[in-house]
Amino acid sequence: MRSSSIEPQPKSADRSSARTDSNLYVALRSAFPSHMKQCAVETDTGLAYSWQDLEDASAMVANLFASLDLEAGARIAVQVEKSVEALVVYLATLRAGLVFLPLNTAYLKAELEYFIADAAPAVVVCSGANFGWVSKLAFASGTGYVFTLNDDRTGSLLERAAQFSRVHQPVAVRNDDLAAIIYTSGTTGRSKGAMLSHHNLRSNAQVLQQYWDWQKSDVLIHALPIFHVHGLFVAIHGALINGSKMLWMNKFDPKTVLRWLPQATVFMGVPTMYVRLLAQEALTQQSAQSMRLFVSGSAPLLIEHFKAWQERTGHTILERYGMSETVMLTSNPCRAVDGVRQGGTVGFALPGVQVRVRDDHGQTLGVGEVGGIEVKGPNVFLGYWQMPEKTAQEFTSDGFFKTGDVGTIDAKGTICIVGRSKDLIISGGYNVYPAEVEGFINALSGVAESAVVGVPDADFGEVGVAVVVAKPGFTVDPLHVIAQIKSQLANFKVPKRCFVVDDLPRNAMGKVQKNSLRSQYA
Ligand code: MCA
Ligand code: AMP
Repeated sequence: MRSSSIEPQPKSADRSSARTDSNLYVALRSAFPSHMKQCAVETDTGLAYSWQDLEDASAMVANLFASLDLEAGARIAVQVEKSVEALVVYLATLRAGLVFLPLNTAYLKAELEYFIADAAPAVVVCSGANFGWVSKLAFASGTGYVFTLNDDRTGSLLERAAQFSRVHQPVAVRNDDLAAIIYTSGTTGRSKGAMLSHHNLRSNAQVLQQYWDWQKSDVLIHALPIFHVHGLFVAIHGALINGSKMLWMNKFDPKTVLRWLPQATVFMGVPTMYVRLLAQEALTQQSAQSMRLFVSGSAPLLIEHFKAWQERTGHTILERYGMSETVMLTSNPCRAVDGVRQGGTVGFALPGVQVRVRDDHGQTLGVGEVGGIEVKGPNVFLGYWQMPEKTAQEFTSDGFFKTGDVGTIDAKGTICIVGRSKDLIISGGYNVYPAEVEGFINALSGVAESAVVGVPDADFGEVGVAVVVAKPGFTVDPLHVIAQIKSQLANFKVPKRCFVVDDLPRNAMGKVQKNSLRSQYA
């Protein structure tokens, strides 16, 4: 049953179907090599972590969490710079049967205030630099504990965890118990927490392990942020559930990726990363010789970049399609036996996942017909955190989730995304909902109304542009608008340009014609 009313389970709740091996950490841990002293993660700062280090450190943090006597289902909200220790906090949260709530480090006060009030985390982990304002917000919302964690391995979380045992038995969970809540921006400007269970994440990781033909000898270059699905689940689970080593950089840097290519076999990135790698002369067939697989996703990979990559490296990028609500739902094939990778498509529905295309009246469409993409399967989330009505609206009566993406399916089952019915801008792999940004612009003094649209960008694929109308008698300075938004919203949401106009174009119904703005400001 899909419901968004999953509340923290009282300790007395019936847990008779809970099993240790339903805990995602157990599935990941069972793939760790028998030589636990082998290197699991090597960082670009010269650190090396063994599999034993991951096991011990996550046990210690899990024991610290256990000592806090939290309710089952309690949320651990984490807004820290990427580090292996941040990964350890994720693993510890799984082991402890608690719910991981990662937050983009770009989020500022207004954004964090909303997430903390909405998710009511029992524990917040933030950087030492942000402790002052974050702890104030968190304690005011009823959070019990605020710890700090910095990317140089300092902070109160590790200091406290150091006092705990390295032995920890993963908590028994039910398949549908929550493992994580991933906030995804809302069409109305209100972010929604997608509730993902241990089963959602485990089944998706296992399917990708097979479909992408992971080998124990694989070495993954991990260059993505770890507060979203791509870096946290697809990349990390892929390596861990296979016992494969990761080469880890806290911030994407094309030169470091190139330096590492000869030691690696798998790379995952958003299209912007491929564009920036293509700009490096050192990217050649020879530099990519040891590589087995390049995966792209989170945003459309332009066919020109797909082809340029083939020409430069001799490798065909595998493009796949995912969402916070569904983890990965489709993928181009990896093995020849599963078919051929086709640029400009997102491949086939993954094994065990059903994908269909329907029109606005709920009619399933035929080969090549354009309609709304819907998905059903073990990967599909449980619902939106505390939004039962919104959850119900997003599912069809026969249990398919409406993705909001628009696409086609050909006779072989190849899926193409051709657009979106949701008003969304995807910039460098991050999602920006115009309504949220417009809300902040409209609240500025002298602004009558605004429209934010996405326009093509060579680096980020798409970037936001704001078109603003001033109130009668007021003058609005575009640079002031941008500066104001920058001080209030995460940097990737800030429109790159702002234009002040007399009127916004509207259709007969009075609705702003965003298509016309898109072509005008392209
Ligand atoms: C940074 N800026 C951006 C972005 N990133 N603006 C728009 N879109 C962005 N994505 C801002 C910076 O704050 C800065 O502004 C200016 O643009 C230049 O930044 P730059 O230094 O060039 O950026 P960067 O720090 O190198 O970051 C670029 C990046 C990063 C590495 C491509 O955006 C990134 O890691 N993207 C990956 C996102 C991701 O993991 N998405 C997966 C979501 P200023 O100069 O004013 O400060 S999961 C998902 O989508 C689904 C489930 C799926 O299918 O995977
Ligand atoms: P998120 O909010 O991070 O869950 O973003 C999910 C959205 O990213 C999807 O609904 C798609 O619109 C988009 N997306 C993910 N992968 C791809 C892809 N390979 N091509 C085009 N769009 C994609």
